[in-house]
Amino acid sequence: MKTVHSEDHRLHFPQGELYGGELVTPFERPSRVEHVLNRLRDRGFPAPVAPDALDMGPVRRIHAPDFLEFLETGWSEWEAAGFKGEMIAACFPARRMHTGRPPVNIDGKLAYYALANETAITGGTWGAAQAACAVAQSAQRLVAGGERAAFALCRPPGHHATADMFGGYCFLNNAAVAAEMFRLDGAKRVAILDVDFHHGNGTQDIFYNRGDVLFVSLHGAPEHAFPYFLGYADETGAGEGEGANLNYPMPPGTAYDRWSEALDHGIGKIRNFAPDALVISLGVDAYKDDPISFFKLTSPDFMDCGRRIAALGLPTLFCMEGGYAIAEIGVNAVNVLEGFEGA
Ligand code: FKS
Ligand code: ZN
Repeated sequence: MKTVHSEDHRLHFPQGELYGGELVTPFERPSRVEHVLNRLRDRGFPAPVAPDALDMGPVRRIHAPDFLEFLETGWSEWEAAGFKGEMIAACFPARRMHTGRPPVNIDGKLAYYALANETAITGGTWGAAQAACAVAQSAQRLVAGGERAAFALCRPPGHHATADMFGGYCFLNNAAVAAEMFRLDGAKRVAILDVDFHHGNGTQDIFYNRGDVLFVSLHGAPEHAFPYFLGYADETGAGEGEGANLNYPMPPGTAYDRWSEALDHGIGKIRNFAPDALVISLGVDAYKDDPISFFKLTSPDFMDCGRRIAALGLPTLFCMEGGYAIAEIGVNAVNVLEGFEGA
C-alpha cells in the first residue's frame, strides 16, 4: 500500500493548547507523523510519495467560501489587530446568541468559526491544512486509479471540521473532501467509516442530508467525550440522508469485545449500502494508553480491525486522524494497514 505524505504538516505546530485551564504543548504535534513514518519504513512499506498541488474545486464543494477565506487571511488580520499570541477563540456564539452574521472584528470572526478553543491557529496553519488535504486528494487519486488501497498520512486531521467551523485540531475535512472526490470520479455511493475515538461531527454534519454518502462512526459517548454535543445513536440523518448516518457511542472502559461488535455491525451496514468506495477516518486514539481517550483497544486489536475492514473487499482510502500515545501511534496505525493487507 502506498502512503502519501507532505513535510508541510510541520508548518502547523502551535505552542499552546488550552487544556484543563493550562496552556500545554498540543497533544496533536508533528512528532506523531514521524512515528508513523518510522513504523511504515520498519515494516517494509514503500517510501511515501509527496502529494500533487491541492485542487480547491472539491474543497469548495465541502467548505463554505467565507470559512476558507477566514482560514487563509485570519492570521494576517490577527497580526494586524496587534495581537501577540496564537489565535485562540475566547468566546462563542452560544445558545440564542447566534444570528448567523460573521463579525468583522477578527476576534469575533475567530469565535464565529471556532467550534472549540483547544485548537490554535498560527501563521503556518493554513499551509499545513492545505497540505493535509492535498495528501488526502492524492491518495484518493491512487485508489480511484485502481489501487486496492492507499494511506493518506494527513496532519492536521480533519473529521471535526464542518463546512464552516474548525476545532478539535481540524481545519479542512480531509476525509469528506476525498469522499466527495470519489463521487466526482463516478462512484454512485461512498461509505465513510470513522474509527477515531472521537465522534466525527464534521463529517456527519457535512453529509447529514445526503443519501449518497454513508457515515458510520464508533466513538466515546458524547455525555463523556469531546465533541460532547453530537454523536448520539439517534442521529440517523435527515431528508435524503435519513438512515445514512450511524453512530455507535460507547462508554468509558470499552474494550475490543464490545468495540468490535459495533465495528461488525457498522461493517454490515456498509455492506448493505453497497458503496463503490470506502474512506476510513483512521484515528488510533481508541488505544488503551491514549492520554486523552477512554477506550481499551490493544495494539493487536488494531490489526484485527484492519482485517475486518478488508473483508468488505472495497477500494479503500485510509485518512489519518487522531492518536496521542505518541510512542505507539506508529505501531497502532500501521497495524491497521497490515491487518488490511494480510487479510
Ligand atoms: C476539551 C477537550 C478537547 C480535543 C480532542 C480533539 C480530538 C481530535 C481527534 C482528531 F482526529 F481530529 F485528531 N479535546 N476539554 O483525535 O478526533
Ligand atoms: Zn480522536
